[in-house]
Amino acid sequence: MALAFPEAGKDFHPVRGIPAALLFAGLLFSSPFLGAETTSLISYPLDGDWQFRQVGQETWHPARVPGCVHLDLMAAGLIPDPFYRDNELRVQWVEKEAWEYRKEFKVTALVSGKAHVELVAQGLDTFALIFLNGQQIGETDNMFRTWRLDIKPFLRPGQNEIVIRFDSPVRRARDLESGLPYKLPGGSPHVRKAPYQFGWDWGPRLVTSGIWRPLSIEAWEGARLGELEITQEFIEKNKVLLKTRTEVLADRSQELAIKASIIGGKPFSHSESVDLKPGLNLNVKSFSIINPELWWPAGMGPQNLTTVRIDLYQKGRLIDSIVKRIGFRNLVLEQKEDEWGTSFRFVVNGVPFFAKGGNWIPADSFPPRITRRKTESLLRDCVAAHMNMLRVWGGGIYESPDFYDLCDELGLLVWQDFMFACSLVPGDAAFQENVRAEAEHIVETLRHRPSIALWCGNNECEEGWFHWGWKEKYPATVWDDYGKIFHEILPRTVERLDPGRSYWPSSPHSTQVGDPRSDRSGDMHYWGIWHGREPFSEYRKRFHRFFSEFGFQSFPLMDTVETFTLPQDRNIASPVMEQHQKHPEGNPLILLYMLDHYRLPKDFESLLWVSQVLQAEGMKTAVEHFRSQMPRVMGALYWQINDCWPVASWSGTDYSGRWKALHHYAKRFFNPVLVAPIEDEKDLRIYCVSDLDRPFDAELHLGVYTYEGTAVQQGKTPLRVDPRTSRLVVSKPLEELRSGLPPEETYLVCDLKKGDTTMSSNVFHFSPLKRVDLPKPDIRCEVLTRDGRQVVRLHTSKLAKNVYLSAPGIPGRFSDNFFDLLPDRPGEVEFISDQTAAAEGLRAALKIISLRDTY
Ligand code: BMA
Repeated sequence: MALAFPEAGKDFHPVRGIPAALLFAGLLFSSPFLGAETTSLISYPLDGDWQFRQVGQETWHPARVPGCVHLDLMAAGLIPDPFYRDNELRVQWVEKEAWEYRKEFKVTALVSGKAHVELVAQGLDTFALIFLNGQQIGETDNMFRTWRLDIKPFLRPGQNEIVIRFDSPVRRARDLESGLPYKLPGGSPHVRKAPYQFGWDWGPRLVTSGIWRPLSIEAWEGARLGELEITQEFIEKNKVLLKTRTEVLADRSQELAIKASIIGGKPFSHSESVDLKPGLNLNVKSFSIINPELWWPAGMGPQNLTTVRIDLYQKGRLIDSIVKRIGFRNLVLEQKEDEWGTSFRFVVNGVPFFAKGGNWIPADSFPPRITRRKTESLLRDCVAAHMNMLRVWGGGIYESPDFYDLCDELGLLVWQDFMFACSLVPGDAAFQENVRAEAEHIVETLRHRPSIALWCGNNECEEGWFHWGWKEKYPATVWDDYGKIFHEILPRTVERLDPGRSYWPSSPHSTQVGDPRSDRSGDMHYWGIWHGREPFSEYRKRFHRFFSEFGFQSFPLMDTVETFTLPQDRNIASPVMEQHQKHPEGNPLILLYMLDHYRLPKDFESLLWVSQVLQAEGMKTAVEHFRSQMPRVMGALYWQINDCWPVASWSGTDYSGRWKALHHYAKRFFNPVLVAPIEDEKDLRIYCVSDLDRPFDAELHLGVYTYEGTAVQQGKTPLRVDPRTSRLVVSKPLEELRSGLPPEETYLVCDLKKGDTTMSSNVFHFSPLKRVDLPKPDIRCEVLTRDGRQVVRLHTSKLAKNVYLSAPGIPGRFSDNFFDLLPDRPGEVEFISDQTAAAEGLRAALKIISLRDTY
């Protein structure tokens, strides 16, 4: 448990902000070794092996940092896995206890002898007392802040001991609440801790504690770098004024050199000597960049990234560095008067675009175990489904550097909420000060990133005030307290520290005072479907300017359900399945809607499966309508992308990372080119929607068929598809399209073709499928190996609805699933796997079903 600091001359000097891979590859610079007289900043991690125990008990157990108490208790065999069966109930005691973490480490005189030695804690969850060698050195009360503590007076050369004691967050919350004459809504309104851990309508209650982000010691003397602000101003179309504002902390008057380098594109650097005064110094540099290589969101162009690096030199010797990666892009949230009210659309590099994506929640109830690999796989799945924007929802966490690095690299814009959700806030000065410090830290940490599109105050706090009865229930001073945080502290922080980005007070919010649900301006959470029990067709009557939430639940598929159940649990009303359904009316609502659309599934597994198709069809109805209404509607972010544990929820990918039907559908309904047949009372309106930046000539092919396979009518229309538009191409009475046949006997196929290439296809049913006597499809398949890839070729002579392929026991997934296979139109699906699956193995394991097999 002891950790030695590097001896002089034996280790690298870690440079803040540089990915380790670059450092060691020596791409940026070769780091100086620590010499005996070094004045370089030394940063040394205190992560890794620690010990922990319950306060009041003797025995210490091994712990990992970063981590949290539930993960450590699980690793020590002291609690069962809370995700398994109904174990969540058995671990509730953990939140009521206090926990202590400790580590012994050795420092050399090189470290302890520096003029300044600081402990830098990037995440302590939440109420912590920090002791060094038995003396208290700090106290914390916000898991989202970084704490920098002076430990110089307490550190000894040689052996040291750090102890961090976490008080029970729920006990502290209760103490804080008792100071108010009323109880504020929300699980944890007084505590600056991830709200979802207190339980959500898709999340377990697992209120954890611990050192959840890295912890290190920084030792320096003379000077070190502080914050670096990088701003970019597009002064002309192809000219950017880039400014760096670097904070330098000095402990005495001195002359140092600062070098600013721009790496990537056309490399450039500039050095100058600066006279520092004791305290905080600001160094400002400006660069004119002509014809910068622009950064674009996914689907609109490349994600060009540029590295900005600041080096601080003392007499020619590098003593500190900061590296940040930026992208040149001009992004604005445009709100202009128009015929429907006030627009709400994002414009990047002069190009307005439709925001396509979803809401992101933390990918685990225990964030320290979210790996970069998991984050990357989820984010790549979003890009694969043609998304360009995610909303980091205010009930979770400010995500990890990995998350934002990947969003920068993949072109996923981030609508960033501050962490407040479905709650109100206390009005005391200490709380407000805590929030101000948190916001400053978060804005300073993220503002250089091209992916950050918008700062948003909170999730649904304003909605709750005006629409959930809070306005009537609470004194008006509570709304003043709200205003202090969301209309003063947060917007002022953004304006001061990140003036180039917009701030939006709440999601949803509108410019109509007191009406966050306005359809004339702002964003909207449309929950008439699901919470309001309206039919899916109601989506088509909504014309809000930007839909930042709407959603529908489904169950995970059987493979995921098997990870947390025993065979006897596999009934949606069993105690274990109900433990993994957090919405009080979730199961009845799924069944209610299911029986509007589908026949009652024959067994548990079919029920899970049909719930996913139902959810996907609901979201398809919504998004196809929203996109057809471009430019009136300019965004569709569905609720929700992912899960934090295995559960019935609104997610499109489940906790195991498996794509539900929704994610496959999203890939189709967010496709840059979309043909959308939309029912409008007695008519069918067919829209062609394009997000492409060039026009193209196409043909719209329409065919009406009976389910038995007879063509009723076929035709085609030439058309020009203009860039970034939605165009109504066909509007015809439904009756006429069916040639008078009953709705349950026919369906329509739309294909938008450019030459021989099908740009988008869609199938429209004239009747709910429960009324249709779907024929049994005769799906034939062949497994081929093509260029080392496994491809399944499929054929049917009768419509096969929602064809689903699986290969139990073979790791991997199919490139498409839950798709319609049309008669005599062979389809191909690839099997994607890290391992090379033998064609015979795949053939033997392959299972193919369709909707017709579920009843
Ligand atoms: C939205 C979210 C969450 C919630 C979801 C489903 O409004 O902001 O609070 O999980 O609804 O009810």
